[in-house]
Amino acid sequence: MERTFIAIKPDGVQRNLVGDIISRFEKKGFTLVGLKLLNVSRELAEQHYDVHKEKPFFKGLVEFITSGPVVAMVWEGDGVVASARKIIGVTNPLTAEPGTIRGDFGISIGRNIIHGSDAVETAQREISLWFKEEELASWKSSLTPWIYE
Ligand code: DAT
Ligand code: MG
Repeated sequence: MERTFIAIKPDGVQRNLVGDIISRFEKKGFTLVGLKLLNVSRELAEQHYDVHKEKPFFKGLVEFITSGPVVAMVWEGDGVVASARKIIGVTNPLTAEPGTIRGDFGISIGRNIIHGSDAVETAQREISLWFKEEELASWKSSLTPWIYE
């Protein structure tokens, strides 16, 4: 079963959006298999955003993601990587569609509330970076036959 890595950034936590965000993924039908609130170390932040290390916004991005607690999650389901990106919306909240998390709650690109893996391989890398195997719970929801045909 496909899995993706989702992180509610410090702005999402500070703005009390944790419940609403988790609820959107739950209501869609995806299964929560990992969840923790943590203060992100500079080392983890730099590894997570390694692909952006040459970008002008890298330093600010690392400062921001380490500035307060983050809610790290792993969600599971058919097509969850691409679907979660749609639920989240495009990178810039100002242009993100209403109905998406970024479109509903954000304005600035540097305060875009949430991270979601951009591909299945990226998801695998990010899940193993943020979670130990024993921190992930494999389980099957009793609603599965009501969600999947
Ligand atoms: P996404 O988070 O949608 O995958 P990304 O991987 O291109 O976007 O960039 C990672 C994060 O970096 C993004 O969520 C916010 C920040 N960022 C991206 N482009 C930026 C820019 N032009 N100015 C400031 N921050 C930016
Ligand atoms: Mg990205």
